Amino acid sequence: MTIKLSSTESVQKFFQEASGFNNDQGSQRMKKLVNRILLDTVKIIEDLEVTTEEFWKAVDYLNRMGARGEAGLLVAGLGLEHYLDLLLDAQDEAVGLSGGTPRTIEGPLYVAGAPLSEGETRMDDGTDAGTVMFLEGQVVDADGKPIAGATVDLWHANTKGTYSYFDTTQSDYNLRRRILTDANGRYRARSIVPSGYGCPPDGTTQEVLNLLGRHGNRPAHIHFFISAPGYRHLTTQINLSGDEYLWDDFAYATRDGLVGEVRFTEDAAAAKARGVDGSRFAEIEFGFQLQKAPTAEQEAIRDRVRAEA
Ligand code: MBD
Ligand code: FE
Repeated sequence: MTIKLSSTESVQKFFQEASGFNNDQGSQRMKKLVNRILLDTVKIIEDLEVTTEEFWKAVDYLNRMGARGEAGLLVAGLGLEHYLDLLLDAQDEAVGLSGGTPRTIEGPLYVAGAPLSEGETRMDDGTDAGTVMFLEGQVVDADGKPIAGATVDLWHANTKGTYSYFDTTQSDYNLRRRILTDANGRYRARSIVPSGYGCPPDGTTQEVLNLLGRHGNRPAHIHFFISAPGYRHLTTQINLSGDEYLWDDFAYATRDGLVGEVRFTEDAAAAKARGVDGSRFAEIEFGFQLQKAPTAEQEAIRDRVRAEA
């Protein structure tokens, strides 16, 4: 027999008390959010007949997830971070903001404060024997005019699919750079072709994915924050063509318009001319189009707690 208590006056009153409604301290916003979360939680318990064993399993899960720092990974894997993009897209559409390179999720692995250079950079520390990748492109406005002095803040994984800082075996800021676009709005980077990311197999995110019958893999990709005075901040990625997970991304970040075509060359003379040992290298050309910022606050990145090395 299913018993429903949550709609009774006494339980409603009880959770109002638990949410601080009976005092005038604290935050009104927090009280409202917590009260809704509590009432929706007990409604789930009642509607789905959640057992006490399941409840305490969930509490234990939260402890273990937090201890591993995997909350950001879980919200990506459950599609909630992608949902926020869908919501922002719909909000933009409702006010007539359109055009430019699509946004897609930041993910949990950004580190602020990467080395800054003008026009071009090398991103890898030379210790990973991956295929050399030459990545370049132009940042333009809505009319296709180059934006000089835009900040291209980019980061990607190594050939094992892991990111510096989180993977402490890599050097500081390996595969993380900021580049200011040149007078033609162009940026150029020499790096190595990244591999796709896979959730830690022993982690709490993969634990949930297994129970959902899902994998925890992302295609090879490169993350970008693009910003410039007068333009809307853009958070996006390019996901690399040819990857088996390109359209089967556990974090749902691949979008139309965000697929980067990788061209591989096998040519010893061409490699030598570009300063590459051996004969094989890869090239990706990818440009970004920014929207004009309707307000100054739209130029800035949205707040989120981020690592800083
Ligand atoms: C990543 O590299 C990533 O980009 C996302 C969204 C989630 C996990 C790892
Ligand atoms: Fe990533």
